[in-house]
Amino acid sequence: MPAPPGDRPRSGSGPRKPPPAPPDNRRESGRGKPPSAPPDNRRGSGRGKLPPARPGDRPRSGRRRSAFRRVLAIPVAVLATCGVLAINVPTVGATVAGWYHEYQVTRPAYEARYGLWTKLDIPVNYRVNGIHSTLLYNGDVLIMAGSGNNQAFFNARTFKTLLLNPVTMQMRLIHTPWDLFCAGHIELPDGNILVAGGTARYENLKPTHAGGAITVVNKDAGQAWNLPKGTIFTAPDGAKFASAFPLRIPRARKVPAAAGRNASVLASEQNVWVDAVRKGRSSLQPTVAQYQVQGLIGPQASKLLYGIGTPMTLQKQNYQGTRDAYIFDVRTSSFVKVNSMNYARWYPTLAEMGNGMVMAMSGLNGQGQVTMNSEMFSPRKGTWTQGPAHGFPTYPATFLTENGQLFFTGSSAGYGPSTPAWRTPGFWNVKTGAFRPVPGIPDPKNLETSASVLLPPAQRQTLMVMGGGGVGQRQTSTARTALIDIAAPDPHWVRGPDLAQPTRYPITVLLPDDDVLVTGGSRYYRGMHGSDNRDTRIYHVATNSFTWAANSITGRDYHSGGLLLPNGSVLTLGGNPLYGNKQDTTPQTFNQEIDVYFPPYMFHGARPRIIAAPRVMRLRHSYVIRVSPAPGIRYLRLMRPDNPTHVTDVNERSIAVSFTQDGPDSLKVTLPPNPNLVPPSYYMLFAVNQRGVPSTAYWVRVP
Ligand SMILES: [Cu+2]
Repeated sequence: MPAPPGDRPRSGSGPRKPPPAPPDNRRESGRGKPPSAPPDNRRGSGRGKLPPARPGDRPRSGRRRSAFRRVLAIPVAVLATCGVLAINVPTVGATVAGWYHEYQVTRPAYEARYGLWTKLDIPVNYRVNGIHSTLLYNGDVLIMAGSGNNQAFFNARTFKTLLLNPVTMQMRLIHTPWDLFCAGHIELPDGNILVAGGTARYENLKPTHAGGAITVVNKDAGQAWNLPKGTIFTAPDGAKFASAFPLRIPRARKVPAAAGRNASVLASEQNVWVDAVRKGRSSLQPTVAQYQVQGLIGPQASKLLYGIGTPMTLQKQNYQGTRDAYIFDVRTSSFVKVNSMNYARWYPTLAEMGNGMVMAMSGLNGQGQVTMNSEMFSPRKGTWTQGPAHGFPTYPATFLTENGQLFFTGSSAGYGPSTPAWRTPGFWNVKTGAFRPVPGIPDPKNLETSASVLLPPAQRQTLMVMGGGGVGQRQTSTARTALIDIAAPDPHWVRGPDLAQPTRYPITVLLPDDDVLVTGGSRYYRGMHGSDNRDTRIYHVATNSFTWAANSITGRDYHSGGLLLPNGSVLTLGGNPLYGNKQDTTPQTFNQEIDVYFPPYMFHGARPRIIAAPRVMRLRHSYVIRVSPAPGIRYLRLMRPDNPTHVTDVNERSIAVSFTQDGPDSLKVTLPPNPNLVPPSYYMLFAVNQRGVPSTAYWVRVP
């Protein structure tokens, strides 16, 4: 059973209670600098020059909190989370409102400056590996793990998904019919979630059986073939190989005669992975060769259907992707199968275009190779159509530009050749396939596992890249940030303020006040050498600078993410270090804890409220919305629900909505005209006042 909201402990209680800091040291404890220090002069780096306080603690520790505050803290966190909900539950609302008042008059200045981290209480049975997550338009967070980077789960077909409401703390496990681990996912215009690809096979570092890819060729225009898993392919030397997956090969296509050309048959081809039936080196095949398909009848059959095999080796075998695609239906809380992709994908990026189509790019295919083929999903028709080919590393950060192209920032996660042709940022025209490189980003060799965001508001058309490291498991990483105005006539990269330390996998979340929360990550590949950091900073677009926020409670690296919640807080989850200790000697433990961060603006007094607005708003149309108090509103933002995985969330955006005063408590708002700026989706509408305090979100659908 889910815990009732009031039972949720704050950080500082429970198993991860930090050791108490010396009483007089509260504000300086941990790695945060004293409040008065200049922004870039933080004391203590965690590497031997710390003040007396404990490294890594949250700036606030439990001991100084009085019993009074302890009691108050719980309902306050709940109220802050509940927002509107409390109004719908009169008895709870009245009680909590009382406490909230008490809290407001006793709150320390600390939260107002640095914000506050809390930990959600997730019962053991509901803990999942937070690798993929997405905020639904009903306020739930869908947390998808699949096999969760655990081969035993994969072998047992134990695939996990958790549906969590971080306000009510209601939660339920969702039946997951395939291994969506390392798929791509995106919110469709109707609010349902498309999840495409996933894991067909785990990597095999030391195979016992030779293996490789076979292209099965069908020259028969009269017959398609269904070859079940385990179909035997025989090499010229008699060695036998079994297919790892079922395969359907369409019939060949007849090409009619035309002027100067005879009629011909265009063979169809499909690739499949095969493993040697016999163990060891005796099955190795050093060259490309033709394979016979076992079980064909008739002398001509082997000329019409055969395999062309790559060399069969005992080398490391990569993860292999699946073609499966499902839609998570928000109303029924279940996965529904849709048409499979044309290409298997593991680590693909899904990006929404201005017309609501979804572009799927990159990913490892069914043979563990990075695919250059893209394809486009039509939410209306449920079909996939071939797109242009371009070589991107896996999980490429490709952002929709206002003119309908995709801009690749160079951020990626996982796999792909390290050649500049695959890694250089640039504009990709998805209609023509033309790629226009925009080189010059500082530190171009450290882009893998960096984070990219479209800075708020989207109208600025400015992208920011933060941190990252060398390709693969290289020890290098960077604190560099870089910005680019992609609407400029001649876009060029500009260096931004550095992060506190070199960081892979930083979690970045756009906030409604046009700031960006940046938290966590690790210096080395997957947190090696105990390098997770809990740095939390807020990037201010207006001043192009970072300020410190309270250190996070939990270190998070690979397979982590963060989402803005409708009440303005931020949920963080995941973390998949390679090792469980600093010495890199004990095996990994996946971090299944979920934290919620309350940014400083939640402690800056009364929040504006959006009282009423249309639930559907169209581009270039105007609407009257009721806001209290309307005269104090500085700006309105439409924010697309976050959908992070593997440091990648290319659909995250915050769009400015222009408005004029229309009476004492109403505003006349006008949506921008460009669908490439506001792709069809559910959005959270926030009203932000002069002090930078946002309302809670009002859900709006832009068709
Ligand atoms: Cu992964």
